Amino acid sequence: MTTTSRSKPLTTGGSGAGFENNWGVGSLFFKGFSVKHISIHNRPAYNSEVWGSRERGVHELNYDASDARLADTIVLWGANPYETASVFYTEHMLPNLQGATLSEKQRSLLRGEPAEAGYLIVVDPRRSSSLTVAENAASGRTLHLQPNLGTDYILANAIARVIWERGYYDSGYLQRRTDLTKLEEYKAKSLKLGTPYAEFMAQVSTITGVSRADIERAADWIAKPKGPGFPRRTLTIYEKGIIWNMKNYDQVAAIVQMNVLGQNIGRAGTGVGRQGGHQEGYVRPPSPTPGSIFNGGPPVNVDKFITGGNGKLYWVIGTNPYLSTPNNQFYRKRIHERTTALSNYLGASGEPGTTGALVSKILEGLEQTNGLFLVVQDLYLTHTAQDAHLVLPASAWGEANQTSINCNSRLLRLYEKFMDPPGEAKQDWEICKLVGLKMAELYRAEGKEEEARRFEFGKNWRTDEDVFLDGGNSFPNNAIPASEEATLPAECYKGVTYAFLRQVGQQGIRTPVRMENGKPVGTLRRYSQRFGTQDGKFSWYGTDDWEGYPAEVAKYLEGDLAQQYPFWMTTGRAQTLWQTMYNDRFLPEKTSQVPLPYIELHPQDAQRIGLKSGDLAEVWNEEGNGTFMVYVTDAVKPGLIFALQYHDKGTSNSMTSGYTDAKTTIPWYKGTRVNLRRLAGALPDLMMSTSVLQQNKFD
Ligand SMILES: Nc1nc2c(c(=O)[nH]1)N[C@H]1C(S)=C(S)[C@@H](COP(=O)(O)OP(=O)(O)OC[C@H]3O[C@@H](n4cnc5c(=O)[nH]c(N)nc54)[C@H](O)[C@@H]3O)O[C@H]1N2
Ligand SMILES: Nc1nc2c(c(=O)[nH]1)N[C@H]1C(S)=C(S)[C@@H](COP(=O)(O)OP(=O)(O)OC[C@H]3O[C@@H](n4cnc5c(=O)[nH]c(N)nc54)[C@H](O)[C@@H]3O)O[C@H]1N2
Ligand SMILES: [Mo]
Repeated sequence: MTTTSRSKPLTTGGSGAGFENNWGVGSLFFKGFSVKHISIHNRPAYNSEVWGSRERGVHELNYDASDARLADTIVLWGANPYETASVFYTEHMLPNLQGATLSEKQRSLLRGEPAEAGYLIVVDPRRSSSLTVAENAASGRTLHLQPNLGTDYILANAIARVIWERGYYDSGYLQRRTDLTKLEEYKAKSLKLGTPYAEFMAQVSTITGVSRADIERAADWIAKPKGPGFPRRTLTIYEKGIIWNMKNYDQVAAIVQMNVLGQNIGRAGTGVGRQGGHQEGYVRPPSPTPGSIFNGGPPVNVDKFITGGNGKLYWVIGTNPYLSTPNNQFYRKRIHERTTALSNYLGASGEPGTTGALVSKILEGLEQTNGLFLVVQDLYLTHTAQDAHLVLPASAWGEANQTSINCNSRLLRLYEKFMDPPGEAKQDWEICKLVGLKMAELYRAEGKEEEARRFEFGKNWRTDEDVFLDGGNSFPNNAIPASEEATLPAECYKGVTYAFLRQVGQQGIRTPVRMENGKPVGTLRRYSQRFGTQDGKFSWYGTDDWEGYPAEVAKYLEGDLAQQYPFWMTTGRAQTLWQTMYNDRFLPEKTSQVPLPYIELHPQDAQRIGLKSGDLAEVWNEEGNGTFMVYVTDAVKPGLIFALQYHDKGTSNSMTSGYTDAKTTIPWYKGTRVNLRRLAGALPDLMMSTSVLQQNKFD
């Protein structure tokens, strides 16, 4: 029996895998298999998206949605909530920008504290809809910074430098709440206090493309006190424009540190955290995988491991990496080759008649060839599943009870079952339980009692709630005072039951949950009194200097390739489409609105190449190629295209590189170089005469 599996299981899942399924999947892979070669659904390794924040003592979900109503300034840094967290934007941010939350501010803030309609800073290479909507609603109170791709951390450090130079910080706060020894490193490496201000700002403007005046204005809006005793209240929301950036660790750290320097965390109307735009439900047994480079890592890049010919069993759960993982064309081709090698071996002679004989034959095939056995566990037959040897039908939310938290308030709620799953589909926890029990049986037959017991994690799970409670018990003691909330994992829900969640309904309860006199109590916002470090003090970090681009992208900026690939490409989402379109592709109102993956192209570039809106273009570079519909718009700058991340009919990831941050193994989905050319014909006749699916063709 082999227990070496390589897998890519769901975690948050775009569709929102809850606590139950994460605990089920985590139990199989960590308690049972104890696997190191594992990655999270949206990236090639098992890591945090935000170690740069967590290792400072700040979990990324620390604010409350109401803080967006109370903030003096909201900063959207690589986050586009109008499209990707629409309710958060329209119900909480927009009213603030329009001045509609003034009375709420007056009620909630300090006595005598000045309050006015909110300001908005958008840091995005694009004029995103979150910016343009606000430009109309809050005329004169918006600021747009458009950094060159990959340079955001330099920009965040520069804003922090202005905060320092202008004395917008509180020394008492820094002393009480932060580690002053490490602050020296931050001052030297990130703020570069050794370089004269004017010289520093000139360097920063050259690197980032953002003017000194705009950087200084941003610093005023972020941290200039409103009056004596009234520090400004700024809420900084970041998401995939920062997380999927070059140098993930330093990017995230720089933004968090900029906020903490201005004391913009742990108070009403402040915070620095992920935007999300989906539900999360992380509860898992301890994993055998390492942390960032500062904690035994970085973790293995599983995509590279598998495409490099390693591993024998690849188990994909609740993700469709044939669209969503970086350097995709290469990845698909290698996996297709390896799964086909095994299929060909199995097909060379007649199918064995029994499961035992089939398993022997598969093991033989894996020995004799460079084959890969692919398991896909999903609701649908995805692009990835087309190469699978075994498909495990999973059931969805609504087909069982599920719990999860939202990202903007850590609001834990119960989503109750309203229909049965189709056919023999089961919840992921149940599939994992059954696999575990079978493994236990096989080990026991070989007399391996200890191994058998490891796989019996689910033997007492009968209902969704059994799994929820089992996961909940893994959290540490939470009968602690509010002042110690920072010591709890963000998701801690120990003591919460389905009955309690039914009682609180849509109001939910905010994690981390503490127990007070036997009753669960939520946490409105985090880090008011201490940070999540051993000594409770914020742990500063000195970011790297600007070192230019990594080899995978730098090659496009030199010599012949610089001429051949004249465009920067970034990627992201559209409001209309949900993730890989696993549901949307069945909805005509979606597929007719966005029939193909698309790019946004500046009018000057469009004119030069002879493209207009609705045309089709091929976008390519040395990594791969794809067919995209063209939208001509000044949302992008000349020389930059924005590509929809992916679509049922293709993926921008065919062009993204295999680069990952050396500190975290997080990919750079949002930056590479490409070229494009017009494809003859417009959409209707092209669809009749040409396959526009070349990205997904494997034969
Ligand atoms: N409608 C809809 N909503 C969703 C989803 C969906 O598929 N559809 N997906 C959900 C999921 S799983 C997630 S993770 C979130 C993601 O939510 P977001 O992070 O808001 O979504 P993106 O569009 O990927 O990226 C945000 C912005 O980053 C900008 N950006 C690109 N490169 C850079 C850069 O170098 N620097 C900066 N500062 N910005 C950059 C893009 O122009 C884009 O406007 O959305 C969630 N919500
Ligand atoms: N270029 C580029 N690429 C990106 C990004 C980007 O910004 N730019 N963003 C990245 C991000 S943030 C994300 S989240 C990923 C998303 O990438 P994926 O995770 O691959 O996309 P999803 O559509 O969320 O995949 C969910 C899959 O799980 C299935 N599913 C839904 N519910 C369940 C369930 O309960 N159980 C099981 N077993 N299956 C279920 C769905 O049918 C679907 O096939 O893409 C990443 N890739
Ligand atoms: Mo995501």
